[in-house]
Amino acid sequence: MAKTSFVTMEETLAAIEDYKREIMQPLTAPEGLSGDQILKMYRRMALIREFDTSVKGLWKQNYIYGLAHSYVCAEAIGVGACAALRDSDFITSTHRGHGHTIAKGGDVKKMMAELMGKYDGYCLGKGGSMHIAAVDEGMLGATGIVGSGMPIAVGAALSSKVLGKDNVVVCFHGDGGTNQGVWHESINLAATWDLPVIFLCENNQWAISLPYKKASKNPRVSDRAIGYGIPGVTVDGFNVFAVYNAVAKAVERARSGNGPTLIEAKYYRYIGHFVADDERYRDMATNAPWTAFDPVERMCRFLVENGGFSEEQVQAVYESAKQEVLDAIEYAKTAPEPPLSSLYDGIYSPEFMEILKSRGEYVL
Ligand SMILES: Cc1ncc(C[n+]2csc(CCOP(=O)(O)OP(=O)(O)O)c2C)c(N)n1
Ligand SMILES: [Mg+2]
Repeated sequence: MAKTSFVTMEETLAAIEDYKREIMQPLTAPEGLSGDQILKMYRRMALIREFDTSVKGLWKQNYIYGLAHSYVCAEAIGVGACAALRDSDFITSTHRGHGHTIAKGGDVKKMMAELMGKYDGYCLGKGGSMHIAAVDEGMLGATGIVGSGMPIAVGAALSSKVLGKDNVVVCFHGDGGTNQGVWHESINLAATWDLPVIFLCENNQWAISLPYKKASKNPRVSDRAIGYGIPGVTVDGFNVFAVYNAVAKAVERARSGNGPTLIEAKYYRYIGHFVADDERYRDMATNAPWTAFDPVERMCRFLVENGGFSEEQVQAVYESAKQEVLDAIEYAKTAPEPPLSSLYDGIYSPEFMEILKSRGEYVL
C-alpha cells in the first residue's frame, strides 16, 4: 500500500528552519546547577534512552505485555523539568510515562518488572507501561486516555493549596491533548484559583498520524495562555537546560502562590508513536533531518565541549546507565509472577475489601 505522507521533505526542511530560527537555544548551564548535578541530569537522560530503546526489543520478544510508547528524543523535557522540582513535588504523566517516571527518580528495576507484569513492579504488575504510577516518587500516574492527566494535576495542586503545603505539580501532556475539552477546563480552573501547577505541553508535532498543524490553526500552543490570563512560553524541547530554566521560573511562581504557567516544549517525534508503529502515515526519510537535534547527543557534546568533562568521563556515565538498565532487565525477567492471592491488591481500599468479604463477594 502506498504511504500517505502528511508531511513532505520540503515541509520538513522548512519546519527545521523555523525551529532553528524561532525555538532552538544553545545549551548553556543554568546558574546554580553544579557540575555534579548536570552530570546526574545527563545520567537520567541516558537511563531513559537505554530503558526505552530496550523496551522495543523486549516487547518484540513477548516479555512486555500490552503496548509501550517510547520517550526517546523527549529526554530533555522530563529530565529538565524534574531537575527543577523537589522530591516532595508531584508530576502527572501521559501514555509516554517511562521517561517521566525515570526523570522523577523512578527505579528502573521496579519499572522493568512492572512492564513485564511482575509482582515486584511499581503497581504489582497491574499497571504495565501505560498505567505505571510511582506515588512514593511523586509520580501520580501515566494514563492511556489523552488529556486525562490534566484534572489529576489540578486536583493534586488544589490539595496542596487546601492543606497549606508548598508542593507544586508538573502536568506533562502532548500536543494532541491540547484539543481535549478537559485541557481547557483544567487550565481555566487552575488559573482562576491560582493553583500551583505547571502545564507542560510536549509538542512533538504529531498525535499518532495527525500533524499538529492540521489539528490547530495556531501552531503555537503557548499563545493559548493569554486566554486564561496566565504566562505562556515556548522553549526548545531538545534542550534540557532551556526546559529546566522555564520550569524553574514557573515553579517559583507557583510555589509563591501566583498560579499556573503554560510551557510548550517543542521537539519532534522522529521515532514511531509506539512499539508497533510502522509509520505508514509519513515518509520515514523525513525523520532523519530531525535527528541532528538529538537531546542526549547535544547534552553529551555540551559536557565535553563546554561542561569541563572529558570524553571518557561522559562515556563512563553513559555506560553505567546502560549497565543499570541491563541489570534491571535481568532482574525483571527472573522476578516472581503475581500470586493469585494478590488479585484484589491495590484495587479496593482495605475497608471496602472487608465489606466484600462480609458479603461473600471476595472469591479468593
Ligand atoms: C481520549 C483519547 N482519544 C484518543 C486516544 C488514542 N490516542 C492514543 S495516543 C494519541 C495521540 C496523542 O498525541 P499527543 O497528545 O500529541 O501525545 P504524543 O503521543 O504525541 O506524545 C491518541 C489520539 C486516546 N488514547 N484517548
Ligand atoms: Mg504529540
